[in-house]
Amino acid sequence: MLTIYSDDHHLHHGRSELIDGQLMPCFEMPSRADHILQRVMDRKLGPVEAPTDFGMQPIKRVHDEGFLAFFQSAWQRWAEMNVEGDILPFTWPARSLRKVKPTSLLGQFGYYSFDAGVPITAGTWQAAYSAAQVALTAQAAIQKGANSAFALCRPPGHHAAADVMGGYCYLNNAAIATQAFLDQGHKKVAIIDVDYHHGNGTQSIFYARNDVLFTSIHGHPEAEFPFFLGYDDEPGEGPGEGFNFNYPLAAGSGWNEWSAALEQACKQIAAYAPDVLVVSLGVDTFKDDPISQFKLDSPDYLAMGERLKRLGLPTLFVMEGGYAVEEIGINAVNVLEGFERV
Ligand code: SS9
Ligand code: ZN
Repeated sequence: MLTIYSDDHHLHHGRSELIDGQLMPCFEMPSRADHILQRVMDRKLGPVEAPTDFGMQPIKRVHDEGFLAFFQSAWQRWAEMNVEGDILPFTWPARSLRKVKPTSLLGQFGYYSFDAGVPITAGTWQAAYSAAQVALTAQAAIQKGANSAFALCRPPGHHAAADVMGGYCYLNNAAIATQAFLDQGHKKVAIIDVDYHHGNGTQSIFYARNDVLFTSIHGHPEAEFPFFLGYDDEPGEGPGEGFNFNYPLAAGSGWNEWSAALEQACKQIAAYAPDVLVVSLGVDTFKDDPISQFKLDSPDYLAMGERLKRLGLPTLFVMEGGYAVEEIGINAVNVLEGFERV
């Protein structure tokens, strides 16, 4: 399987996030992608290529212009203020407040985010932009006839909506690739999000559409980030009604529970009969993940890949979460090897 990878992800290294009342080093760190790349090479998964630059146009097909302008210029505005440290948002337009767009940088950051898990550093825009190009380049390989490809994206994307960043995610790589498939002639794309966290950004981007089926298996939002989306009573709206399926699972769920949900999601995908499948590939479902509560073990990821392969669809894998850094390469590449060996 072809892997697309850019070193630009190193340009994004947030300093801290708020955990248990303390600012801690960010779990979403550059070594994550380094370990995955190392495993891809150790296992000789296939060629590793740098992304092609497709420019802003395919990103603008998914993201709001004002949001992109804010994100692209934020660090420059911050530098002009001579402040030490990353930019972190801390005030959001929740109930009782107005959804106005303030003029100040920090006000606008609150307007364009939903949590404080999105530090903007000097290189964040470039890293996120390159991650989107990684996804688009892997998408292009499938468009040209490859049966599968792996977009080794970092930072991840599935929590980012059209005009809102959050949960370590800035640009929605999977959604950008999905839209590119549609713009290049495909009629129906199915997405399965196997990250431990609900893919709220991806769901919201396609919620009112029937040309994208969104399915997600994740920690129950009653107890898990992102808390405010990802319940099982979110069917889609308008023309998109009937094209959104959430499978929230309880903390402690292992492969038995998880694979039963996977069967359900695969049934929905097969019934939809899409042209291509996009997998939002998070491996924070792993038993030793430091921020998650599922109990998948490394061999389970092989079985996950095998089941996805049996859908018989051209498949784009887009890297999302996974914070057990030592094992992230084994677990992510196991999905890809499981997919290839059927
Ligand atoms: C508090 C913990 C927030 C967000 C998890 C995002 C996972 C992305 N800073 N955790 S896959
Ligand atoms: Zn996650």
